[in-house]
Amino acid sequence: ANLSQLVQAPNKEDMHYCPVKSPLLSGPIHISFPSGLTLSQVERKNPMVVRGGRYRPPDCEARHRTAIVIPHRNREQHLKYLLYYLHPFLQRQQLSYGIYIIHQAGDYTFNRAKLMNIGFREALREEEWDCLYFHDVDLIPEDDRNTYICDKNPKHAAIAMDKFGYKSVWTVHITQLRLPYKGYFGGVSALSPLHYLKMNGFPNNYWGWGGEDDDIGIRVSLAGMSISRPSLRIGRYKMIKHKLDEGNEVNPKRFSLLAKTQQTWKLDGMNSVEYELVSREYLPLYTNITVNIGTMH
Ligand code: UDH
Ligand code: NGS
Repeated sequence: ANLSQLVQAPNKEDMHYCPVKSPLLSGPIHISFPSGLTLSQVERKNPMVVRGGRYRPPDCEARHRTAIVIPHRNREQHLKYLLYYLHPFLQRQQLSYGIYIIHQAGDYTFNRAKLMNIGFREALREEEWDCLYFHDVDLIPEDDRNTYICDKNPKHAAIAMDKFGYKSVWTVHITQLRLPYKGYFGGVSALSPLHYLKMNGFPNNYWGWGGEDDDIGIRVSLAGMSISRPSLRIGRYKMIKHKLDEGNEVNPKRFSLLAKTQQTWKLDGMNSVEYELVSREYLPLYTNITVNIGTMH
C-alpha cells in the first residue's frame, strides 16, 4: 500500500469492531424440545464457548458485553433447553457474553428478585459488563433480531409470549392490576449497570410467586426512567410449560408490598442485599453461583 492509501484507511481499532448489524442473524427460529438432549451435546455444538459459559466473537471485536443472569432452582431440564438455544443465539448476535446461573440453595421459599440482585453483584465482580439480561430459565427467544444489548432505558424484552397469544402483555396487565404504572416487566428484562443502580436494583423482600416484577417496573418509573421494548414481531418468546414449583407458592403479601414500593425502594434493594456465597463453579456452559439467601424476616 502506498502512503495515501494508508492515510485514508479507517482507524485500525474501528476496523476491528464487529459490524453494527450482525451478518449472522437469521430472524425467526423454530423452537422444539428434542427429547434426550444432553448438556454434552450442547457443549459440542458450541465449541467456541469457554469455561464459565463465556464467549467472544472470533474475528471481530464485540461492540457489546452482555451478562445473562438466570435465577434458578430445580429446573435442570429447562436450563438445558435454554442453553441449547441461547448460546447460538448470542453468538449470531456477535456479542461478547457470559451466562450466570444464580442458584438458590436449600428449600426455603424461592426469591427471584433477590437472586437477580446477587447476580448483578457477582457478574460485575468478574467483568465490566455493559448490559445485564435478567432471564427466566423457561423463556426461549424466538427471533435473533431481538438483540441482547441495552438501550437508553431499561428494556422489557419478553414482550410477546406464546402463552399470552404473542399479545402485548403489558397492556393486559395494566388493566388487570389497576396499578399506577405502565409496564409489565416480567420474564426477560435488560438493564445497564447505571440503570440498575439508579433504581437501587430489585426488591429483596418478595418471597414466592408474583409481584416482584411489577415492583421492578414501578422502580423504573420512580427512578425517573421509562421502559423500552422491542417490537411485538421480534420480542417473541416460547415458554416451556410447567406448573407452579414447590417452594414458590403464590405470595399473599404481594399486593401490600406493591402498595409500599414508593416508600421502600430506596431502602431495600441493591444497597441492602445480604447473602452467603456457597460456591462458584466455572462449568463449560455457564458459571454456577450457589447462594444462601436466608429467609423472610
Ligand atoms: N425459578 C426456578 N425454580 C423455582 C421457581 C422459579 O428456577 O422453583 C425461576 C426460573 O428461572 C423461572 C423464574 O424463577 O423461570 C420465574 O418463576 P416461574 O417460572 O414459576 O414463574 P412464571 O410466572 O410461571 O413464569 C408460573 C406458572 C404458574 C403461575 C400461576 C400462578 N397464578
Ligand atoms: C401478575 C403478577 C406478576 C406476573 C404476571 C404474569 O398478575 O408477577 O401476573 O403472570 N403480579 C402480581 O401478582 C401482583 S403469569 O401469567 O406469567 O403467570 O408476572
